[in-house]
Amino acid sequence: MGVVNVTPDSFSDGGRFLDHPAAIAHAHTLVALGADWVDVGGESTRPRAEPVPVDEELRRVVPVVEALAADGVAVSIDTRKAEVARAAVAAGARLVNDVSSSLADVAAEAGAGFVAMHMLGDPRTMQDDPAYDDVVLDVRDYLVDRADAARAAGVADVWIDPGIGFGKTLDHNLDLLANLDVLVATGYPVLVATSRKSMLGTLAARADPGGAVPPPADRLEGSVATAVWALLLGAAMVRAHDVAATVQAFEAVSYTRET
Ligand code: PMM
Repeated sequence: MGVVNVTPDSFSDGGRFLDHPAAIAHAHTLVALGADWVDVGGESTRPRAEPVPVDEELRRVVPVVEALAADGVAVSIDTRKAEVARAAVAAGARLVNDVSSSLADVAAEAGAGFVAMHMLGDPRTMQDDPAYDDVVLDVRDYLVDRADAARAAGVADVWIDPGIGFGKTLDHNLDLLANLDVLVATGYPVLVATSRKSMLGTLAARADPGGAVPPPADRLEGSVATAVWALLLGAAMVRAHDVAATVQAFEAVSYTRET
């Protein structure tokens, strides 16, 4: 799943695809490079991001979704707002990627798929001292509850996502990645998004002689390594900014023994 953020302030690519033709062209490039889905978002969910008014979010994403869907691209809409999800599906989006896990009814009504993602609190407060009894089991139980509810509401295509970086310390994120098989064992297809995230900056700094934290666009190695890790542990899809490198890395580990 390639990322197209039509926002001025997303942590890794904010401002680059705010105008519609640039966003549409970027999405086509991601598809040409091997993305099966393009995830279009109009509101940054980075820590402490300010909410975007609904009209502005609609203005940012709907024309992009419409153009891509008309070209046959499988579009997912990354939103927490029912109005935006409805409008995007009407414009051709097939998957509602909702970091708040609250839009299952909207997805069901509109006939779209649904991604249930785990987040503790909301983006403004989620990194203020997050705590769990057992992060892996707490996240799994939450996701199964949300995914079961989405199925019961009538969504056929339901995904779960641990929400790397959404109300999690570095250790929480690492624990979730190390135990992704626990999520895979639920039977729901698992989506994982580590691409360019802050945990990768922290880990890269440990490996840097001067302890420098690379900016988001320079976190390719960690992004690709964790994407491959997720794939090998059974994730069904990864959400990535650097589609070419991610697809190449997948190809490199795609060999399966003929028996
Ligand atoms: N992360 C971001 C945005 N949307 N959606 C899902 N399903 N999972 C995620 O982890 C996720 C997401 C934040 O990253 P961005 O600012 O680069 O889009």
